[in-house]
Amino acid sequence: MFLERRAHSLADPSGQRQFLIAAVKFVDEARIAVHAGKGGDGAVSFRREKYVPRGGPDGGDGGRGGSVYAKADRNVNTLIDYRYARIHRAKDGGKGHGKQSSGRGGDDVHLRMPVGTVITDRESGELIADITAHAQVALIARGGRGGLGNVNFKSSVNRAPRRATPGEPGESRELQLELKLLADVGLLGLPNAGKSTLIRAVSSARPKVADYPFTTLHPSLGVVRVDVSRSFVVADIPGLIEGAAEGAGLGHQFLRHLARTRLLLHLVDIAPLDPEADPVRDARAIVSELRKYDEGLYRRPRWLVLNKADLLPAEERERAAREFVRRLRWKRPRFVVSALTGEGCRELCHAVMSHLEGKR
Ligand SMILES: Nc1nc2c(ncn2[C@@H]2O[C@H](COP(=O)(O)OP(=O)(O)OP(=O)(O)O)[C@@H](O)[C@H]2O)c(=O)[nH]1
Ligand SMILES: [Mg+2]
Repeated sequence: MFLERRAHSLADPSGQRQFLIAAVKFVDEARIAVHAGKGGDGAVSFRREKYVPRGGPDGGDGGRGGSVYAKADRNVNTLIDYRYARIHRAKDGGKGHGKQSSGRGGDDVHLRMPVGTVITDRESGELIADITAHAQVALIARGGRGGLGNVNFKSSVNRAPRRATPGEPGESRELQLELKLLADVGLLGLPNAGKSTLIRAVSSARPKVADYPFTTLHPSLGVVRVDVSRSFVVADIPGLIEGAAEGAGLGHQFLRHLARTRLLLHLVDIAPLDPEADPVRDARAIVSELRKYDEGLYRRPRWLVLNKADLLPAEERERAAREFVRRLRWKRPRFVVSALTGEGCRELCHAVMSHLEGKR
């Protein structure tokens, strides 16, 4: 009985979560406005005591306005929340009071964002923060300082100052949030090339695999462990097609997730079922889309991974690979693998690891 209940409670939340992930659109961009709190005004007040007719000034300072912070949280995967809640305000500081008592500080606001969120000021384009590690906190709008109470203005010539200063306004900003996944290696390729299958073969990530194009709708990460102490992170992204820059397929905006990678693996189906298909031409088209998106990304180290080798007889594979590379005029590293059977994947992962460690 106990076991049953436990199994149930385990299954339920994960079932729910999967549903949520499936139902929620992956959002990797949002615009928000943040307003920090105003500082409280300083107080003008005089001491009142029974037998002291004119007590000195005792107006306290205003409290600090609340600030707005961004906080990286690995349990948050997308910026979807910020599509709905766009305005975020921290509380104002309280006014100062008599008896030299200061106003209350306004409460801060912490906005939870996915690890890898880049925050820029929409007006100036200035980079405000790039939160790259879980629990990292960045100030995105500073609360105003509280004003000074009249107790601060007492002097030998003015014993009864009626002067206090108002609290300063808090910062207000329009911000652009952009999620750029943090991965060492990015996968690139046509829909159905086998990107998600490869991630499943080499990591414990379980992205969906299916024989129709655009199975992957949002990027995900997999950790590839080559031995106990060495690992790297791969990003699985949606398939790219010719014309993506003009919006064909899923467009090319998701290529932003390759921005921080150090190596790209271009996956190609070496044995397409369609007899009309020309994988070499398709490979060129993908590379040209990559270039249209970003010249820097185009220049990044990129290896060719010829996938689905299992569909060719063993003696055919090397010949087909050589022919492909010759036609593409490819001079850089290339690998022949089968993401389905796992053939060649170990060698590929070790080569990637060595490359990332600077050995290749
Ligand atoms: N025979 C064979 N089939 C494979 C191999 N790799 C992938 N496939 C099949 O190819 C189809 C597409 O695989 P996916 O991994 O979903 O391809 P993808 O590149 O992630 O596709 P999108 O997410 O749509 O861009 C699936 O039916 C896989 O089973 C392979 O090495 N050999
Ligand atoms: Mg996929």
